[in-house]
Amino acid sequence: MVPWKRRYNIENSHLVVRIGRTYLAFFLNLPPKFRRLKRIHPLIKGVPRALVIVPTYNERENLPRLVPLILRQDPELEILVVDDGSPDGTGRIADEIACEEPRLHVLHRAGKLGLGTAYVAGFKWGLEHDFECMLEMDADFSHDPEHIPKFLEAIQRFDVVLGSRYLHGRVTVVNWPITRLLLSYFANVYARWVTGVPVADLTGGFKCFRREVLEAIPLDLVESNGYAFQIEMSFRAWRRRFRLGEIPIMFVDRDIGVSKMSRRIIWEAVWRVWRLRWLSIWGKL
Ligand SMILES: Nc1nc2c(ncn2[C@@H]2O[C@H](COP(=O)(O)OP(=O)(O)OP(=O)(O)O)[C@@H](O)[C@H]2O)c(=O)[nH]1
Ligand SMILES: [Mg+2]
Repeated sequence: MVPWKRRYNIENSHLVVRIGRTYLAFFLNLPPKFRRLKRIHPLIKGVPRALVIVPTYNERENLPRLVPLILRQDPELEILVVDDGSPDGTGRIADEIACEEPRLHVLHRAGKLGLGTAYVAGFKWGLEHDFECMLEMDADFSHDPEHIPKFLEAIQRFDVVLGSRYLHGRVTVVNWPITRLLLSYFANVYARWVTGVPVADLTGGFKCFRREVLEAIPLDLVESNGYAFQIEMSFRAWRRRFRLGEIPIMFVDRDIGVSKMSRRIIWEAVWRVWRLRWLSIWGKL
């Protein structure tokens, strides 16, 4: 095998064109409508400079316990908390920890503006500060910080790494009522059917992006806010031919604090996937 082809993870490509430092690859094995030249990036060597973005709204009990657990996963990791003026004072607590811990950064927003815009603000901050990859993670301990090294390892081979609760026919969710589990499982079946993205868990919020993906996606045009946000980001990345990889994660329902899930978030996901598909058909995604 040609070593540089392995470095670019394009062993299966059928034609490679090089223009300066940019490589374009053509994949014959994709369905006809996707057979076009795709820009490719070299694999990241070693542990990338990574930022963990943690959006918070009323997570005062969780955040002080979570921060040290994240930071001890890798000495290079940094955290950005995006707090939406939490009435319980989470933002103030984050500032206090940040005074002692230079690897913690805090972004304050005026009010509850939603998860999607919190992540977009975090991505823009991370791009400005030259991070090579960015992780998304909830503050409520549903996402285990111990999984972070697996993401950092996998992002060396993929452009987007999704933490999956439904990989290989296994359901790795703990403590959810059966109704919530069924809702999540069938939301995934539905989203996969409408968008065509070939992954097991499209709605999960524990994931990692290379900066090239976030540079390629027009972040100001990302419209969704709840679960749909996760679907939209993966769909946009997949349509741009980025490599999506999945790793299994154990998802545990929150112990402390209140869920921000709502009927509005569910309905947004139901109709939004059709809008995303519509935009994609017209090449406007
Ligand atoms: N900045 C910001 N963070 C939010 C907002 N809504 C939720 N979050 C945070 O996003 C993460 C996920 O929210 P959750 O309430 O756990 O929602 P969920 O994980 O979809 O639902 P449950 O697991 O059932 O609680 C948590 O860290 C929340 O504090 C928001 O409007 N702004
Ligand atoms: Mg949660």
